[in-house]
Amino acid sequence: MQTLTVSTVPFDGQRPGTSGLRKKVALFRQAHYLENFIQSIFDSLPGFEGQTLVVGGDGRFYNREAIQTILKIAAANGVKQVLLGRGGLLSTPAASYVIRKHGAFGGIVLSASHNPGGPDGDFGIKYNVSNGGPAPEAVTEAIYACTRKIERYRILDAPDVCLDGNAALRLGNMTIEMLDPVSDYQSLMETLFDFDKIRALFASGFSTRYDAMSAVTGPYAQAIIEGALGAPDGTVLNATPLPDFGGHHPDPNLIHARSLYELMMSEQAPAFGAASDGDGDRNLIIGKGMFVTPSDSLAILCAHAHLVPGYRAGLAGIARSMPTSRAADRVAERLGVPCFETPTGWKFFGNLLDAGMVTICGEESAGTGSNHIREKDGLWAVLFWLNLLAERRLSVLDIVREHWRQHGRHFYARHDYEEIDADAATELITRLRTILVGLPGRERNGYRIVMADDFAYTDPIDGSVSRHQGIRILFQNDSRIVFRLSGTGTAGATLRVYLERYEPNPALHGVDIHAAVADLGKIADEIGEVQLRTGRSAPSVVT
Ligand code: VG1
Ligand code: CO
Repeated sequence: MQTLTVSTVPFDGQRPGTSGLRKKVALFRQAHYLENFIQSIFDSLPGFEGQTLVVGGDGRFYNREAIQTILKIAAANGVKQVLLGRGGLLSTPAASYVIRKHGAFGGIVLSASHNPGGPDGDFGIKYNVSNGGPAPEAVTEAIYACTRKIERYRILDAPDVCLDGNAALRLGNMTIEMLDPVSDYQSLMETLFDFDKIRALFASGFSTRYDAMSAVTGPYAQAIIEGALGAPDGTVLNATPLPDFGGHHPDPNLIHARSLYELMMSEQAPAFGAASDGDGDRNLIIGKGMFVTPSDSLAILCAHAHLVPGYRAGLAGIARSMPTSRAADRVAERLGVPCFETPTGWKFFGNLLDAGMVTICGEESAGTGSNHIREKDGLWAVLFWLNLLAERRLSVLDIVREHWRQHGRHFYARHDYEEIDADAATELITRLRTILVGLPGRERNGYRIVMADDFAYTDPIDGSVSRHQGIRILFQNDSRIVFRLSGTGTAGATLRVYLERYEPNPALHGVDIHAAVADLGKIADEIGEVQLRTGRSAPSVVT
């Protein structure tokens, strides 16, 4: 087989965002677009020759075609071995674990996560490093620099390989080992959670619905929840991964997982409902009559970690992304462990986890995970909840209310203004930066601003500094507003406005979330000139 060197020219806009390079499928399908990016990964990485690479994706449209190209470029660049999820499938958390378990040099994970799929939808590529986590900024910036000056890529001139068999394959000098996408991951879960106890919970008639949203976690949830844990068949909904996710957004929030939400709020609700996103790293947790905000879920898991085998020894620390509510900070305080505040995106947790400084991490966007891998992990969060429910034998509602009683309640909502004009969005944030210094002391409706800044993070391990990570406005009553722009969208810009209000008094915990943060929403609009600058009278999505 011959290695071809193909001339190419750079494409604009191949800078990875919060979680890899995410673009419309049509853009990825242009000649040389994917090839340029993959070659740039190899060009920017010293020492991958002769090494092992993990490859897999969330099964979305273009997954299989992209994998064929990636395999041929990997072979032409001297990769020795690829560990490939059979059928081209690996959830993001499973890919992270496979990289770690097999000591791979890194991994290429194909996913646009919760973004819609199909020919008109989105596609994405993430590069993960040898600890199993998303490449840190220094690496993604080096890849980006290579995409700016690329002149050629190398690719093996070979027929496509079969992605669905079991036997190892050869492509030039490279071998391709086929992995069962589920089995390594399942064995890891068995070491962390008390499967016997959860099995007993299901055997006692405990009812659950898990919506895999026609995305990658269907086979995982069927094998683990219905198989190993003995939940009845039919517990896992939308269990077959589809290239277009059945036409839905595989985003486990109250908008896109609406039918699950409605079921959970109805008379016929099972005791526990959950869902995960396109690539399996996010989770949605809803008890009968009780939606658990991701920020609360993080705090509750941390507070109950000692009940779960994998975490019985206690937590070294907790980390949350900056916009995530500070409910986890209160648990950390009570446990006497540190709580770190990082920029948005899982890549910022990697060093803390590697250094053993934190055990559990989370984001308000429905991502929770721990030191078991270096990605967030949707099914892990669901199993954690099942384990704690099996231990406590209380309803989700009771557990959440108990948590609020003990720690106070952080009312929390995120307002997204999607696909707004990119220039207007940038100007909105730039303006906020310039008025920050004058904000402290301003007061409206009893909300007095005590601090306002543009969040910057210094990594405590490698000292790297990430600036401009979001505008934080803190009020005297412990409320908070955060403004930032999304780094995962593929059309225009998305402004996220995060509202948080702390209420210590249990008598006031029953208020509706959106009513509780309505005043803050008005203040955010006023300070940020949101309506004026976005031309929108209301957010497109409220979660
Ligand atoms: C969003 C979330 C962020 C998450 C990222 C990737 O980023 O806010 O918390 O880490 O998506 O998640 P942004 O920049 O759009 O706010 V996933 O599950 O889409 O890989
Ligand atoms: Co995801």
